[in-house]
Amino acid sequence: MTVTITAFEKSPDGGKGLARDTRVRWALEEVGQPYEVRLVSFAAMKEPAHLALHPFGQIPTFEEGDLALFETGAIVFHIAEQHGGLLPEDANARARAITWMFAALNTVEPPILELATAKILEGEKPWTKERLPLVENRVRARLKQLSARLGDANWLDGAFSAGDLLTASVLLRLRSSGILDEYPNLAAYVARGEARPAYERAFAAQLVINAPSNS
Ligand code: GTB
Repeated sequence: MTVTITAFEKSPDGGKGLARDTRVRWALEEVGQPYEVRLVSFAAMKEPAHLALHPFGQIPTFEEGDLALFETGAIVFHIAEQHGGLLPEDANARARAITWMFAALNTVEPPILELATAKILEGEKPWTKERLPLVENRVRARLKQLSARLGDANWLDGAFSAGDLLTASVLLRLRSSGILDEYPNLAAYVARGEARPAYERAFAAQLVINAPSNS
């Protein structure tokens, strides 16, 4: 059955792979599932047809037959459940990998999003200069804990899993801030993720659409 995902018609990041369709593409590439992409404009995302797929009018969505999903955590989990390669067979190891999926989205990503909001949406506010260091330090506090747990391991819990895919994806958003480089083992962890052929294919696929020369 054909898998179709949605992505920005033109991502605001100009092809850096930071929009959330990249993590879904990456998961699909890891398991060898071909997919099609339907590009949507910001206006189309708020139209009834897209809202029927995604109640919050966002990307990405995932469609396969009569199944339609939204939320990258749920989509990546579904892909990992349907195909081998992203979750361990052993029940306990599988439960721990799923725990890392939740940790990536519920514990690591929120302060990173807060930083993105503070810079992009609130950058011009008079109080941002004072607030930004507080927000950055909340990111640092989370990264320090994650860095301590990762130590010198390649991945968070044994073999690469959907938990690593989501964790590396959320950390990628930090690169331009310089904060990721303050934690060399996390920077190396993200680089290991980016070096995976599946990530390279996912990145290249979104770049074809979003590269500035394509405007
Ligand atoms: N929790 C949802 C999920 O994980 O699926 C969040 C989905 C989401 O935030 N989607 C964003 C969206 O559709 C795109 S990824 N936004 C449009 C809207 O809400 O109207 C967020 C994103 C956007 C742009 C960049 N960038 O340019 O760097 C990075 C990330």
